[in-house]
Amino acid sequence: MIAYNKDYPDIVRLIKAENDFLVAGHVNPDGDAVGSMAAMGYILAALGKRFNLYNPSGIPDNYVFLSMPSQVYTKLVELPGPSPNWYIFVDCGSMSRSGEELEEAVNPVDIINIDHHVANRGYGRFNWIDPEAAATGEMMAKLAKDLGLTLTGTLAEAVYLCIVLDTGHFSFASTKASTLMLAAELMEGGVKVGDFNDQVENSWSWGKYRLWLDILGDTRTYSEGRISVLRITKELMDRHKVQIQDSDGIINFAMRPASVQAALSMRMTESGLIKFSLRSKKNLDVQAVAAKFNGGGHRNAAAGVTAGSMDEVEASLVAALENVLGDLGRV
Ligand SMILES: [Mn+2]
Repeated sequence: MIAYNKDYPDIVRLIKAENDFLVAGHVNPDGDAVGSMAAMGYILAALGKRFNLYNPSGIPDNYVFLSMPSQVYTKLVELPGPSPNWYIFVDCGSMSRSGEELEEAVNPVDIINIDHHVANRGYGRFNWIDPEAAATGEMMAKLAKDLGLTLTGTLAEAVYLCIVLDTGHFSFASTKASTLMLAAELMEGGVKVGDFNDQVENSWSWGKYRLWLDILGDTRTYSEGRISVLRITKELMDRHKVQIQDSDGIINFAMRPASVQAALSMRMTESGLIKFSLRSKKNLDVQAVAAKFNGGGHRNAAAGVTAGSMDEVEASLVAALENVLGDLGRV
């Protein structure tokens, strides 16, 4: 693991001194990516900077309730104002995660890379990568405070969205005492957690609800119930008329049975590749498994994109999981 913290003072100095920023998060953004983009925008706005937010996927329906500091552009040609001097990538484990258009357009010497993914290789000119951070949003909170801002209002809500989702409502191993102290600070800054979590969790379409019933109803198991597998098929997505991100987080339910040590979910991408997600309990390292398939992430939560049919990818990933499992959890 490489920790890139030495660039942090430069990043703080640069944000204070420079102007015209583009803030980008990963494609098909999750709560941490959406919240980090919003938080970064609020920070820049508070400092009186010109900036634009960019994400080729836009903001998914389930996060539109979050107040954004400005419009989110989905195409670089649509960006108003002067062209960016600096590109701030948030929650992007690799340059390609920002999407093809930006990956091709941007020069790495103009990138400020702020992220918490273990496999982030430091692709920017300035890199602040903290795998200990439970969410990139935690890093946004530190940055805001170091720049003299207080975590209140919409900035506090943006940070809260990041950490509540990336920690599974403060339940994953990545949750630290400092994460909970930050959450308390955000509540003091005005976040109404009951109302907020209603908007995060209790706001599904019936299509999403029925999608989850169908996917979970077809759970496959291996190795005496120690591995569970979910298939998110195009056919189900079409039948229930849902968006890709409507299946986000379903893998956590494949971890509910006590015997399950590792879970795998798969879905087909638009380019015909298989996007896989892995989860594990305790010390079982699925980041290492994902890395063998060009993926990355964290010890207990990793993901990647690989070629093959669902049957093939399922077979090879289950075999790789069985390899690291050994006798773990066998009764
Ligand atoms: Mn994240």
